[in-house]
Amino acid sequence: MLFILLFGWSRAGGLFHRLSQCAMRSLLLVCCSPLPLLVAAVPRFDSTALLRNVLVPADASVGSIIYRLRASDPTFDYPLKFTIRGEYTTVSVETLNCTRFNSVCHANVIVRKKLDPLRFYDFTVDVKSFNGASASINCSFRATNATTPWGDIFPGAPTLLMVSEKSRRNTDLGSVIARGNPTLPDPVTLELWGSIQFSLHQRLINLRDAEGTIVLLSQLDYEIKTVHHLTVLANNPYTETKTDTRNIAGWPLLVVVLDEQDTPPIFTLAPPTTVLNPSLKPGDLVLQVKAEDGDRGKPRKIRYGIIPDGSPFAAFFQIDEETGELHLVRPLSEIISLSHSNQPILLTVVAEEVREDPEEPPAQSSTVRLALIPPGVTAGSPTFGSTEYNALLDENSPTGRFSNYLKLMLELNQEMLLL
Ligand SMILES: [Ca+2]
Ligand SMILES: [Ca+2]
Repeated sequence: MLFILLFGWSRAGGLFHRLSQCAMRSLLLVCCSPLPLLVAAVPRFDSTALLRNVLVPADASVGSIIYRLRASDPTFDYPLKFTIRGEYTTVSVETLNCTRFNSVCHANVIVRKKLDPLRFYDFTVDVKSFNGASASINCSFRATNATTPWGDIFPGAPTLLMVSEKSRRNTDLGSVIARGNPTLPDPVTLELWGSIQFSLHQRLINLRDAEGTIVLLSQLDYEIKTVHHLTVLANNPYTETKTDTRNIAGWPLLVVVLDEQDTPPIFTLAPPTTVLNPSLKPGDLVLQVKAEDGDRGKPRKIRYGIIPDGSPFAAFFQIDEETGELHLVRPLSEIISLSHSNQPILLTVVAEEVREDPEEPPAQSSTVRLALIPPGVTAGSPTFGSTEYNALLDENSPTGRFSNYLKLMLELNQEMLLL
């Protein structure tokens, strides 16, 4: 009564209008204690989902959800958190996402061990509000010898959906029908869990049963994930009430992503620098590159080539288009005489896909730059890029100016070598 009075007063714009929700709670606790209203200031379990004397078929698989608990808080002290008391190991309790804006919070009870038929299971669940007020409930269920009639709960439901990675947002991937419980007043309601890339649109197909359509929310990528594990949860599902009084049932769904040709080749072997052995002769193997199609579902064959790139050195090498082996084709002495200042030789190698299906998208390619270091040049060591350096120095230049110029040339030369 006092609560109603205070609440009404605050709405009317009186003194309490400026009180925060938190202050109101404190006031309630102070003013109302030890009135029975204080009891209402702790969270309350939903009386329609108390998990007492529930029957659960013993074929409930480990990891499956057997019950949905609900609780609310009369002082709106959300979020609420559910925990199982003690070291209970047969089931666990998982609080679902709950924020301070919720008006009810939920938790799943999940089987963690194989159930023994005809055994009773007893445990306690606590629920605590944001500021620590808590309530508990003694839970019990009995495992029965029954077999879950999945075909009656989810008639004709698919276990596997296949979707191309080309499929666009809002594509319907398939649907699941769930039957409601004839002993309950409410129809079945569906939820989809497992990935934020999918959603579920549901509609009632009669007073009790519902159809849920799985809809793609964002384009899939085979190269990132090939299979998505989803679960359709049915609240208030059909059960054979003599042996099963669970208030939730889950249907697992696998979404298999079909690969499309949308990724170029990727080099898996491409040594960035190779020192040319002075004993190399025409025909000798210099190095090998390897590339694979980035599309792993149905990869295309790869062919290798050297891109001339305007480099005079491209003609000194040959690459086996199938194996990626790079061979020397002209004497090493010609390379040395042609190379300026013993700089590394840069070669661009391409890996191209082979398209064999007229229906498929065009072939893609990737390139890699390889540095070949002629004999006598050590990667990373400074060398002079010219036989002589000239600089003009003003008369009476400060000490150190010329040596700085030389240092700069050496540094520049080193950077060129590393490039
Ligand atoms: Ca490809
Ligand atoms: Ca692909």
